[in-house]
Amino acid sequence: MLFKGRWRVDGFLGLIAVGAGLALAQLLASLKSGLNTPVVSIGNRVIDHVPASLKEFAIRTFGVDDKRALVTTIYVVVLILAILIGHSYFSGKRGQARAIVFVMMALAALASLFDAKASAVSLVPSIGAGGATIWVLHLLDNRNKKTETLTETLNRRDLLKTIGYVGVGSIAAMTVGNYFRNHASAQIQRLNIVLPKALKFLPSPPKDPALTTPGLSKLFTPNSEFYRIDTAIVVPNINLDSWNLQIFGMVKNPRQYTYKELTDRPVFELDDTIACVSNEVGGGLVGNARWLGIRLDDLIKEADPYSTADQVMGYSDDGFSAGFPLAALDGRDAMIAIGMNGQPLPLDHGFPARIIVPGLYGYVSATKWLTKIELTRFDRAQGYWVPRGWSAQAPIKTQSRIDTPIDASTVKAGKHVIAGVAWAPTRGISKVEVKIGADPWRAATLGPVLAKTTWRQWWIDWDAIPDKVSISVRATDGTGALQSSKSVPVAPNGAEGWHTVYINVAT
Ligand SMILES: Nc1nc2c(c(=O)[nH]1)N[C@H]1C(S)=C(S)[C@@H](COP(=O)(O)O)O[C@H]1N2
Ligand SMILES: [Mo]
Repeated sequence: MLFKGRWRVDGFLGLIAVGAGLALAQLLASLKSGLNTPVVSIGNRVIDHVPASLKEFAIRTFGVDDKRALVTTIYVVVLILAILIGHSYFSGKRGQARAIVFVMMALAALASLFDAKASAVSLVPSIGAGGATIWVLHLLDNRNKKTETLTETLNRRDLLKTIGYVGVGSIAAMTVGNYFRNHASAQIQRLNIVLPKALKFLPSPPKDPALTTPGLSKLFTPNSEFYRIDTAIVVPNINLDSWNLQIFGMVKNPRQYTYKELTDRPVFELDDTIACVSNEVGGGLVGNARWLGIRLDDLIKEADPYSTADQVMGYSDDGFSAGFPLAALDGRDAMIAIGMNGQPLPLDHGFPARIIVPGLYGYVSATKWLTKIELTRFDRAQGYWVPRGWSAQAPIKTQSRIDTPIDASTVKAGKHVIAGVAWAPTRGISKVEVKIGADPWRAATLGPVLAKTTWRQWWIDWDAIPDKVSISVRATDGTGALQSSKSVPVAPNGAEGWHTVYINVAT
């Protein structure tokens, strides 16, 4: 046993006190938009300060669960501190216990001042948490002290009663807090949206080869399966009635659009594959969707940028930013997306609006929960990830991936299909080749072309004979350039190298 006797009881009482503090903070944070719980504020500062190498490690290790891993780590630290607080307090070292609570509270309060939309009110959840923790420690202590004057059973009954009250109060505070935080309002507004009709519909998609090739990625990635990468520990809960999009900065006509004004404009459809710069060779941080949106170049033209502006910077409701060259609006179908695969933009993917620029990695372009677009210059402003070690400009590199068979798997000897996807937005894919063991490279069959901005599925037959065999893939883009073979890490501007899987063929 890790804890014995008094340590166990005192540690438990410490947990009750700190838990009550965090529960109150949850309630307080739900009272006003922009407020965060102490754990989220601390997590935000950790995310803000991770160097590229650590971010890369976190995504490599935890993938799209990187933020859950961070929050869990913070909770484990808080748990240990809570046990320590309980032990100190109830073994008579009250000053020491209060000092630990105070330091935790001060750190969280300081962290909250750097949150997006921070003001003096941002301090309220952490101060509430610290205050409630100290108060509950005191309550539990009063009950404990009666040992001298009352019978042991009565004392215990009293203590249990206090724990019960505090527990019920904490659960109530958490429940109410969660109810208001759970994007309930944004989700309800989202479900009531009727998306505008595109002036020109894209043709309905061809039959998906993935239907007949088990393991192959679907032509369109369903929203529920789409990768999610962002810095938001809590997804912004945006109210459509107060949301608007501002276009400002180095422009002659600063503009502002409500959701209705924006969506009353002509909308169009775009098939586009978006990818994360942190996607490893063979990784899953890439997806293809049919986006619905408003032309970004039209909006920018109406704002009329000064000729000295060279960067378009999108800002998110939660403080994230991403900038790309104004010159990238070269007629490609960049948009403010409001729809994804036939549905209003999901909350996780940026509701109510995000930027999509075909051919650019997400971190330099695809701002979710978009609220502002600034025309600026590269020598004046940097997007969120740039000072953290990632390149200021980042076009998507040509990549290809083997979906099936899966690396390190065992397959039976005989006939198989090797299949996967290859992408090079906006250049398109002209050829995919596969190399099995020592055989020469063979051209794979290519799936339907939706657009040069989307991935292409590919597949090739394979008559497997019992052996250990490596299978590699490489793509050629629409300009005739072969995907680079040299292995390059994801930082600072995207991985390079050919995806290889190692398969064991059994008899
Ligand atoms: N507000 C906001 N937008 C963001 C990010 C973010 O952290 N915050 N991350 C970007 C990155 S790095 C990527 S790869 C894409 C991912 O979009 P998705 O989560 O919809 O797949 O969103 C981009 N937009
Ligand atoms: Mo990304």
